[in-house]
Amino acid sequence: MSVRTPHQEVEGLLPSAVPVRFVAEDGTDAGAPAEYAAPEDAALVEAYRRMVLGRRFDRQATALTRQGRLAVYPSSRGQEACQIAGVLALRENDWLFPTYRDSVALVARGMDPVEVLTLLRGGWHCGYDPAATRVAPQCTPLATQTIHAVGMAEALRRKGEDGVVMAFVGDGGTSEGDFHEALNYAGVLRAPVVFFVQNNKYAISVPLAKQTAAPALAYKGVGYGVRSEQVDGNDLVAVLSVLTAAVEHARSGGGPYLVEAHTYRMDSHTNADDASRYREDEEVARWEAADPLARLETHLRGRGLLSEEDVASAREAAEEYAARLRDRMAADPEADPFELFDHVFAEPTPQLREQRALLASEMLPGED
Ligand SMILES: Cc1ncc(C[n+]2csc(CCOP(=O)(O)OP(=O)(O)O)c2C)c(N)n1
Repeated sequence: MSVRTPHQEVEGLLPSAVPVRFVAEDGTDAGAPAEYAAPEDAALVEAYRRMVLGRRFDRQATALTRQGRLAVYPSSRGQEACQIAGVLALRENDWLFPTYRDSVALVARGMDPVEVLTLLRGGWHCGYDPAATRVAPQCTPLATQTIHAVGMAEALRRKGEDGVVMAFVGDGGTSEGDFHEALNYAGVLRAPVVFFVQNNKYAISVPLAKQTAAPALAYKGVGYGVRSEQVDGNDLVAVLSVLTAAVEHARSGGGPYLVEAHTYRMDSHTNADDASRYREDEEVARWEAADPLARLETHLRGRGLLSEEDVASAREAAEEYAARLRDRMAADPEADPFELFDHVFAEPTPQLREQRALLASEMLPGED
């Protein structure tokens, strides 16, 4: 009798040898890969509109840091194909676990941009209701969200819901112990979770080559029994196709998935960083030529799916959206400094009570 060893099952878990691609950098057809279905034309046009909006939102958020309206902003420019495809691959009852980098994904999911920017504006809470939106707070401690995502996915499964959880994580995040624990736990539980790595080549100033010796980050799933894939992260069509397949695999009980998207962070890590200190201009220019938005636009125009008027109307809608955002962010938020002491402990500690009283004596003299 022949015994089936785990080694014989490796093949079904392995990513493609080269990243999956549908559209070449110049917008022409790259020859659809046989294993993946092309997304519907209407979904691509909708993705284009959301990319135009997302990029304009990103530019506005960066401007708001210069105007002192936002404390910090980690830009998504260059990563819109990833973030918008990630959102479009999910249904409303699916959960998203984003990082600080993924504001464009949240906006693309239809969330209020002012709520999305609350944390980066210096608020003490995430600005939106995670339970109502099914979007976890944007996570700053690297890769911790991947563990929470597995827990949520397992909870949905145990409750008999057919929801899927997608956890976004950066290339740097894949070096964290939490990422590996999450993959291991997801593999064992066969939890309906998709780990989506946006490999933008840098973790602040640390380049990928100093981050890992793995042939591709997608291979990190195989050792945990997690089916894996790698995709051209600047090709919206490819990312949407692969993530849709990964989500449906997880939804239908097939277990977790790891997808690595090869992309690039076009701007500095945040407005507080200067990427020209550790990146060559030539490298940035090379990726500028692979811009995901220009690629999708050329592709859709070439296929007759997008007219001059469609492009103009998408841009106009984005301008209006940005102007509204700027106006709403111009008003100072109402902040009650005493809320700082709420929600820390069920019963405030003596130290917190003391600090609260001190603040009160300074802010409201004569009232205590
Ligand atoms: C546990 C932890 N360690 C260190 C940091 C500091 N830190 C913030 S962002 C960052 C780089 C993360 O890079 P990557 O995961 O590739 O995501 P990207 O910012 O490129 O989207 C680091 C080291 C942190 N936030 N959390």
